[in-house]
Amino acid sequence: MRIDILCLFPEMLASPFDYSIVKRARERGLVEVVVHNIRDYSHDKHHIVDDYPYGGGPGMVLKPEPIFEATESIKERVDYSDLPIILLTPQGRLFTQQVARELALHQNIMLICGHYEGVDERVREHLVSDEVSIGDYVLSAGELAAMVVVDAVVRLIPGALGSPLSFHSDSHSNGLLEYPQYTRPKVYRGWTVPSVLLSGNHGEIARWRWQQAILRTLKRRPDLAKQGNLSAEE
Ligand code: 6GU
Repeated sequence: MRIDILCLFPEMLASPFDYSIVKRARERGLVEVVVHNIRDYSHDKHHIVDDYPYGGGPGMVLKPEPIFEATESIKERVDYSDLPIILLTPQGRLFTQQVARELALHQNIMLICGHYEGVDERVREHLVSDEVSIGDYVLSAGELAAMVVVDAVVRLIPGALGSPLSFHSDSHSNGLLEYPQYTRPKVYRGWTVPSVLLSGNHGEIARWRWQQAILRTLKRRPDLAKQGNLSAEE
């Protein structure tokens, strides 16, 4: 997979992909993350990328030309058959595990980081194929959202995780929150690990975890439990 990110502050994206699972996925050649500075595609001598909004009002708007030209230039250099161009914006559809799974199926994706008061509407109308928001709050830099999207997508690429099955029990991967986890020591400050986990009975352990995941989801995120994911037994 190749992920191209168009942004205004490429330095912000220098380190987050150098750790942990994303780093390993890059080293294994499973994903390439290429960061581009939108400013490099502005032709005036001050490399201006934003301007005042027509009609007045506060804030600045990202100009269309550098964004269109950046994507066109990248498409010329890389052979893209299928390329979702995703604008990161608080106006987008909500980024969920399901959306991450959808994006992980593509060979290439392009992320455009929004800024300031917004982006010229013609970018939305004539360039991007999707708009994504990482939650109902406002960030000042779309770069932060890009980091979140890249991380969530890359860990779903086959081979990115150490153990091929480890994401099946992750919170949200099956519509439930994850069950409680314990590691050594068996007793810490008088607090003990639930005995079922020490029993060696894999059937009982699986059942306990499944029950805990359901209880935890009902208690903490009744909105998830309501979405019709639970069977009668659950
Ligand atoms: Cl994708 N961008 C910005 N600027 N703010 C956000 C967001 C994205 N998602 C939630 N808030």
